[in-house]
Amino acid sequence: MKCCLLLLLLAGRAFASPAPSTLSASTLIANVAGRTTVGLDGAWHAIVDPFDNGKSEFFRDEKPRSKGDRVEYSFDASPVLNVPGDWNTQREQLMFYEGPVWYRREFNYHKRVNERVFVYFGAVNYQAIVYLNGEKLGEHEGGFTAFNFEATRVLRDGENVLIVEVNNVRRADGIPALKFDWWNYGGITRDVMLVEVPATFIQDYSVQLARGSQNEIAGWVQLNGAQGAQGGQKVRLEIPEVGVHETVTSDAEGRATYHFTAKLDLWSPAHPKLYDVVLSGGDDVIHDQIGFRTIEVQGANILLNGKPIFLRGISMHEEAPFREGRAFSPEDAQTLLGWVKELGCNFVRFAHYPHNENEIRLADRMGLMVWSEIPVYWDIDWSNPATLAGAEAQLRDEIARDHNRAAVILWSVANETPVKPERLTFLTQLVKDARELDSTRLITSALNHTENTGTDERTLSDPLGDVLDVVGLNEYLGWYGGRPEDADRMQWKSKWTKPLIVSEFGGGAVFGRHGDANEIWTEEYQDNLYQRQLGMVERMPNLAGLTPWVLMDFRSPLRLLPGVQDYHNRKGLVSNRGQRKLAFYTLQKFYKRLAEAGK
Ligand code: GCB
Repeated sequence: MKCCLLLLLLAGRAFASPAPSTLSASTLIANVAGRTTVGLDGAWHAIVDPFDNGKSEFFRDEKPRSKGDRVEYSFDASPVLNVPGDWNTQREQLMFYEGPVWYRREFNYHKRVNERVFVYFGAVNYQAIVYLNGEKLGEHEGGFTAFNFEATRVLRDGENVLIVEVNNVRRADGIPALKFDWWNYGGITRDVMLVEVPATFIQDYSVQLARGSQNEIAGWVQLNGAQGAQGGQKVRLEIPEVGVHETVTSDAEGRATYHFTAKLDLWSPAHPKLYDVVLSGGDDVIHDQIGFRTIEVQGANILLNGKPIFLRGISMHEEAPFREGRAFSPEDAQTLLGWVKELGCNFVRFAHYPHNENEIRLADRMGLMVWSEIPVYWDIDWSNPATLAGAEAQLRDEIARDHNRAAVILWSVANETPVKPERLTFLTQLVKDARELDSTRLITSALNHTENTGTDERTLSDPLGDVLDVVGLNEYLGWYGGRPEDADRMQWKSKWTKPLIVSEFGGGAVFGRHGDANEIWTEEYQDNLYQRQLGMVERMPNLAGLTPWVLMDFRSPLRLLPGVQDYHNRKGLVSNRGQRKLAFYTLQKFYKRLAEAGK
């Protein structure tokens, strides 16, 4: 009996307290758009290497030295792939390819004294191993977070060769793991550049309102430089428009903290005011455009700048409009967020991974509040410490890139994860990390575990809700079970008095396919489903917003039905050619009514 009790206690302990955090500081250089950079985008020679044959040699980029010399690969003779860009949509044979591809880019560089240079990647899916001039600079995992490696020592004055082994093979211990409902686009999918900085430079900074305050700016500046050189440095923070000129001094770790008051015009969807913020220290000067707003929870309300706000949103993937593939450009962002605005949204859910910086910065300028997420999606290897460390790193680097964007109000730690103890331990740790990394934003997750608590009554009770600020609910009544009409009777309950966002509902429709409301895959079916869902969500307790699924049709390997899906998830309100389906107008009308009612 005693022994059983002990075992029980031990088993309980294994899941009760979160695993120790493995979080180290991010090395990401913030705001590369505001720095001196040399672009490395364009055509890169690429070797498709399905058996990973090049592991021990391709990084050397050898060439035959004599007529008889045998070298069984050649970057020079291999065709090019565009960077940024996924490989799947650049070459027909690569549409379904999952495996290693070696990329090479040669460039000329003129070195300067007292200058440090970093190679910066906006994103590479999934694993990247980076070599410069035959030397390994580092490796990175995670398909949607930015990363950089210092190249100063290895960089040559003159010709340089940058080689990246990219591997998008899905892994049971990866994030996401083996199964997910979007295309596993491989490649160097976002911009690549050299970032030039002085010997001691401003790596990152937080310039945000202190939690709960509308006129106190509290934050820090992190210097990066030789040991000793970064301590005792004067750092200036200026917001000229409101007369802020603050000087602070860095500590031995290169960190300078500050706290001051300023009279600010606050950022909001109606008035997305951004200030020019100038940071300078040593030889480094950096400009950023930053908005100031508060975001809090009071009971079941979300308060923006102290006032309740209803989040009229939509979910979207980072999928390119009009052409297939991963979106990356400012033009892509303009088109996608243009549709979001046209719907009447003040909010957008960037599913299911951190989107590119163009999009976030455009949301800042357009006045769209953002839900940002890491790809902890469905089932992953919850008990694996390396998987937890990987998820923590993705969360840390997502926050490192975007923590000065007023648009971002919510960090989501996961989407639709199965309820089990090891998952609760894992996600509780991520929630704790997110709070530690950023005390000014709200933490959420899209949940889908509900209980039938009566006839036509469902209760949201996922235990993860205990530690969240805002609970997300994905529900597909009328699509994955039941009929759209069931929504008319359904009553929802929540275990908590916390803001609830219906983070997904929807159904598939092929643009241009018409029939009656009972005929699946027609625009009428989808529209009927939206009308009934919108009636239902309005009756939900604690409702603070919604982000139906999804803005635009997108490629997915799970969606096989010929003539209908053809490898596309068709739940878009807009087709991937930009055609609006009937439900687009229904949601638009609904949001117009809410906006007119002051919501
Ligand atoms: C979900 C997922 C989303 C899928 C969607 C669907 O619950 O969160 O990634 O694409 O359902 O269409 O089934």
